[in-house]
Amino acid sequence: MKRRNFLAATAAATLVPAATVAPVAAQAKMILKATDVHPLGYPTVEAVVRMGTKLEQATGGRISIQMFPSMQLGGEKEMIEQAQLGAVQIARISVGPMGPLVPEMNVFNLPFMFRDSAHMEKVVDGEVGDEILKKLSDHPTANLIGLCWMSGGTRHVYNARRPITSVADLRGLKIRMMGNPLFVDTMNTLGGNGVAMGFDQLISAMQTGVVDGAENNEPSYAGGQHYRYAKYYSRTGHLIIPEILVFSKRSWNALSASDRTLIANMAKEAQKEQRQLWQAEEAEALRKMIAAGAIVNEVGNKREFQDAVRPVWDKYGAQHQALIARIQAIN
Ligand code: BDP
Repeated sequence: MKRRNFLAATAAATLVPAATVAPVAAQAKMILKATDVHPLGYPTVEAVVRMGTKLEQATGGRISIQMFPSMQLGGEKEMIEQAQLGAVQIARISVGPMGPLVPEMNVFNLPFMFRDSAHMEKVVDGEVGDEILKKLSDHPTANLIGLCWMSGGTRHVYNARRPITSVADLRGLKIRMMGNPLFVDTMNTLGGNGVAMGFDQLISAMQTGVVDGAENNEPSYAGGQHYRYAKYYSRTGHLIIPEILVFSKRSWNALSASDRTLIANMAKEAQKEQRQLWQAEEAEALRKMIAAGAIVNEVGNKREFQDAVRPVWDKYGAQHQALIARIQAIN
């Protein structure tokens, strides 16, 4: 069976009551499959695992979450497709690859959009965050429900060749970017060569020299031991991208109204929990990667990087001026 057909077949089976003799459908057991590129223990994964425990407690074991971590189901592109089909119910993904699907989300993907993580968190916690989650849920073809936001820190460039202190240092470096033309354009505008590929392909691409490096937050770099292939970690801080917990719309439509409310509320709690876990992990990851040999440097002049990416703002931001102004006005 082709992978896609297999996924469709398992999708249909997932929400079927486990107990065939259950007298009422409301008592049927439901196992929600969840997936994440990160390993067990990573803040996003841990928050969803805890959400599963709480769901079990709240429903006397009727609803639970089965976690497939560590890219077991592929990179984010595959995870999104599987959630769209209903082969998994919950996927924790970056907003990065969502931009081509829901245009408003690309505003969060603009380089230097947020002043810092606190600004990003304030934006997603408020009206703008709610509106964008709703845009996703209401989207006619995205087939996903936006449950809540998670924090993904600040992304910096890392590579095997040299520390990046100014824009000129990026010249000619092949840097892996997430699958979204906006990111490839960002790297190219800075003078590097942006190469789009899944997170699941990155280590082998660094090992074989297909890319010289990539860009990510400290926990992803340290957790994936990327310092083994690209030891220069330069704090460009070019992206602060929120992450998002999505639910398969196909599976969502099969839930009772009360189960939907329960899951939505638990997801909001997971958002808070993840943020606390994130703050501790970010500091710990920086310590670990330095101990493992990463060479961390600050860039000389952030402004130079910000000025260099203006063409990306012109190309991708022009149609979202009002939204951008609202985000910038949030203090
Ligand atoms: C990590 C995000 C993850 C992305 C990954 C990437 O948590 O969702 O898949 O970056 O670069 O920071 O693809």
